[in-house]
Amino acid sequence: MAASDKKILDTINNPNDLKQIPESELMDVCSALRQEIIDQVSCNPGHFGASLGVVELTVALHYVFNTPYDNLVWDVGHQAYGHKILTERRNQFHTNRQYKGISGFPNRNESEYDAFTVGHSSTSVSAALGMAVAAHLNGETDKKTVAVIGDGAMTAGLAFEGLNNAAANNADLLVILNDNNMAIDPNVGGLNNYLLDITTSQTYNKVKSDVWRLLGKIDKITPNTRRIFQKVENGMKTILLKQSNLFEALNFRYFGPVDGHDVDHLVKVLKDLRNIPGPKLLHCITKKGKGFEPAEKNQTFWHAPGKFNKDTGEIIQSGNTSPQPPKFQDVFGETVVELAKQNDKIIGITPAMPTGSSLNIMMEKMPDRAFDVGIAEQHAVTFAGGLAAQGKLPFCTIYSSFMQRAYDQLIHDVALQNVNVVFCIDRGGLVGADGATHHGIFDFSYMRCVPNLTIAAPLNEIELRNLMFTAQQKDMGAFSIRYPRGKGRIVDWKQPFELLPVGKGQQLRNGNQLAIISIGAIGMEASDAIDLLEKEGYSVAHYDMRYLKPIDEALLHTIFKQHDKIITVEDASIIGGLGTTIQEFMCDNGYTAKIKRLGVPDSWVEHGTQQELYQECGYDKTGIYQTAKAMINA
Ligand SMILES: Cc1ncc(C[n+]2csc(CCOP(=O)(O)OP(=O)(O)O)c2C)c(N)n1
Repeated sequence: MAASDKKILDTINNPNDLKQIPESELMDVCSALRQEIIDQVSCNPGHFGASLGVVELTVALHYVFNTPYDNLVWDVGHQAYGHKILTERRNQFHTNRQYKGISGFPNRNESEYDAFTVGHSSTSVSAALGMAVAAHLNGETDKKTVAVIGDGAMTAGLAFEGLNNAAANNADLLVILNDNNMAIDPNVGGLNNYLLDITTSQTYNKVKSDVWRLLGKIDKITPNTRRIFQKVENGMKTILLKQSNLFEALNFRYFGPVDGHDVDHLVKVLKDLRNIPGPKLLHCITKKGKGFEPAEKNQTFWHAPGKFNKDTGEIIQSGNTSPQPPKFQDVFGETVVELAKQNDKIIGITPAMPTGSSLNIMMEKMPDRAFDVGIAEQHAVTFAGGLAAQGKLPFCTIYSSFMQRAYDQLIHDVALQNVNVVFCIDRGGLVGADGATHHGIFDFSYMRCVPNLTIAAPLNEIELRNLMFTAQQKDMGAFSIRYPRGKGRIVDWKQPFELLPVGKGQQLRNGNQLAIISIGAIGMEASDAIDLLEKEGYSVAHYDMRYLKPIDEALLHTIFKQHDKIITVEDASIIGGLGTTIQEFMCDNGYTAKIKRLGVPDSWVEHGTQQELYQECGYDKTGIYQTAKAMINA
């Protein structure tokens, strides 16, 4: 589409401007908005297919509802680019997900149009219910609340807790189910089958039309008998509709399915629904990637594709043709298959991230032994607990920040059961452009206090393999291995397996002026910092603890006997992780030393590249170098 065809967008800075446009021109607005998303995301990468799929819904919602007075809550929020562009952020949109730029997700601190800060899935119904109840308590009877939730996000228990509670409160709430039959990977599970059934086999629609036909006949019966039949009518409606519709059974009024790409029809339906009180659900059928052919065809890849040529759909590669080190997730994905071939107890589990975690490799090669359980981290962990209770050895891969969802399950359903489960905690540390909701910085802190749990973090890809090999030995209990987002540094990573004794760290370098103690792959930044220091004639020792728990106390005694200046480095919250562990050790053993803890401070870190964020937190190589130099020279 030529730039001039986007002209209509120039007239829209916010939803009030949108409302000035005649209904007959809304399709033009949709085309222009879609093209704007394609233009922008092709050169400044981010989430893609999901926003294309809700263009019409976005336009219709802002056209009909009185945002920001009415509350519009997006679930996950990766589909809200059109919303951002229509709500006063078109001019900033080129900074999307960049350091100091706008967030890739709705964020309350960024705009009054973003009713709720999101990033993790399935929060929309509960949050919107809270808003609807608050509006009711405040006497704001004209205030409307809408939650937009995908069929993937709807698979989570949290979404159902919200629906259940909304019905109990008879809240004035509209839930829009954006059903594109996809999560990032194809959506899975019983709910998905049910939604397909409702849409395609028309079980529900048939029953619904049968009921209405029958009621039409009742209308023609004489006035005397009519009263009796009215009671029957209500009863039948209740029984037949509720029996055939999950949402009606939960006391929601169900509308749809409707074509989510017909903006004119959506506007009409939303205008009607605006005036219907109580909990109601509109089932919208959409296509992920709508309007950009490659994205419609390969929806998983185009969920978040990187830079691309907007005319051809060709992906723009980095240009570096030399052999590249693998992503940590791929080392996990390939190694779990290798180990599972040798150990028939091993089972793979992912909550809706087959591609993101690379468990898809095992799902393809060993479909009976690898499970995508839907966006259901709590269930994933308890499911692992159940498998382990029967002697299986689950390798449950979960992103660090999503693992927060499954904390009680980790404690109650795994650690307390004394069973063998390996947690492969992906995206540990600062993750970059996804920002505050996705940084995996709390796992060290929230795991360290759990009894019966081994906590490890590999320095590099080879160690990740070896830790996975170690964790699947007999009776290792609950065992967490956390690794960062992105690539390591070792190209030749497929080395023979080696046991890494539990609770043993390693000395990487000798030195006598200061010791750096690190854990995990961030140790490579520390190593780079020491290279700089050595060039200037400084002598700095480097220790990699490898296991946070049990910590290598013998090694710590050696370190503290030799050094009185210590820096700890971790890609994690400064509270409760490695630095805290070392300080507890010092306190318990009466050591005094000057210690500086480097990690994520006790404040929210937003988005940017990983390197920019490491720098902001002072633990990129320059930050470590400067801290070390200052301590040595103090
Ligand atoms: C708690 C949690 N787990 C996993 C994710 C990762 N994630 C982001 S989007 C997504 C798929 C969402 O599917 P759906 O709700 O159907 O939206 P669509 O992308 O299809 O529009 C997943 C699994 C997340 N954001 N939050």
